[in-house]
Amino acid sequence: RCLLIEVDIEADMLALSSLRRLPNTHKGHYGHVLIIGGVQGMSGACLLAGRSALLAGAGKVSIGFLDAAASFDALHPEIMCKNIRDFTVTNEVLVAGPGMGTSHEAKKILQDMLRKNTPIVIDADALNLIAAEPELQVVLRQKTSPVILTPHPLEAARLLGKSITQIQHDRLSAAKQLATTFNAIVILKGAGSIVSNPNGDILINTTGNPGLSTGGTGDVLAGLCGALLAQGMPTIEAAKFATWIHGKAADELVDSGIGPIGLCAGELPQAIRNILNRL
Ligand code: NPW
Ligand code: AMP
Ligand code: MG
Repeated sequence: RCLLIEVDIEADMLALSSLRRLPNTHKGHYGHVLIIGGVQGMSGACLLAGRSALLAGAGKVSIGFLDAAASFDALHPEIMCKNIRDFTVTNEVLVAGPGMGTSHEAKKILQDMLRKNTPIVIDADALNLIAAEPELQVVLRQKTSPVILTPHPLEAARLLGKSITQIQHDRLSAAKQLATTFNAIVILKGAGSIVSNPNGDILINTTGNPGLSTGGTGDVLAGLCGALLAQGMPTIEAAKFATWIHGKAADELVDSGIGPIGLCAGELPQAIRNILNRL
């Protein structure tokens, strides 16, 4: 089955109900997202993912940096920033990969995280590590907790041992192959992002524009996926809504004169928050 992602409030009421804020609740009900990545020079990727998770409604957000970085986020001091080695992971939703690098140390940390029985969004360098390390592929395939992979075409090419041209020539098949090979929900990014599950169901996104063709927008998507999972949305719905809302946020920014030229990834989280509060 191949469908377009058109969010319809009535038809999607059930999935969206997981985002409803009920009166007698507290932050613990809205989940804890832990972003893992950020080597020297790429801390910004984690900040973008963390801010996105925060403004998309996660009850708590932490960043576990691989290298020493600022001890807090001056724009969002709500986010808890530590070295990843100082974290004890319990029931957090993990977002691994933004600015993570592909060192041996990064591989070890990712391997530990993949072995936890928690939901995980795998992006950027975490995907590159999995592509390069058969050991990690085995751990990934064995996971029983929810997994969302968010490759762009080059990351998808690395995962499947193909070229970008081959991926882009048949994006539907590439997305399906990734989902079946890695037993995960996949968002194959790029104009008309494709969401696939291992059963071969395919969704094609209808939102987004080339304003998103700028550094850090993928990191924002990864944080958004984490926040929707943390709030209890089922995995396939979280992948679908995150993809649609991320593109819609960019469309609304362009409509208000912010972009496409010069749209910044850091401007997306507020637009995402606006959309979530209207849905
Ligand atoms: P080309 O140029 O066409 O051959 P990389 P990255 C391709 C972090 N970041 N359609 C394209 O290849 C990330 O989190 C940190 C077709 C492009 O040049 C990662 O950890 C930031 N092709 C790390 O940097 C902000 C497409 O892929 C190449 C495509 C490296 O991630 C930036 C880039 O892929 C960044 O997020 C498309 N739609 N999209 C920070 N502020 O700290 C991509 N490609 O070499 O894996 O590099 O994606 O920048
Ligand atoms: P990344 O390359 O990981 O930073 O991710 C880029 C994000 O921007 C993905 O969500 C892409 O789908 C989106 N994106 C990039 N270029 C376009 C485009 N021309 N049209 C729509 N979405 C795009
Ligand atoms: Mg990226």
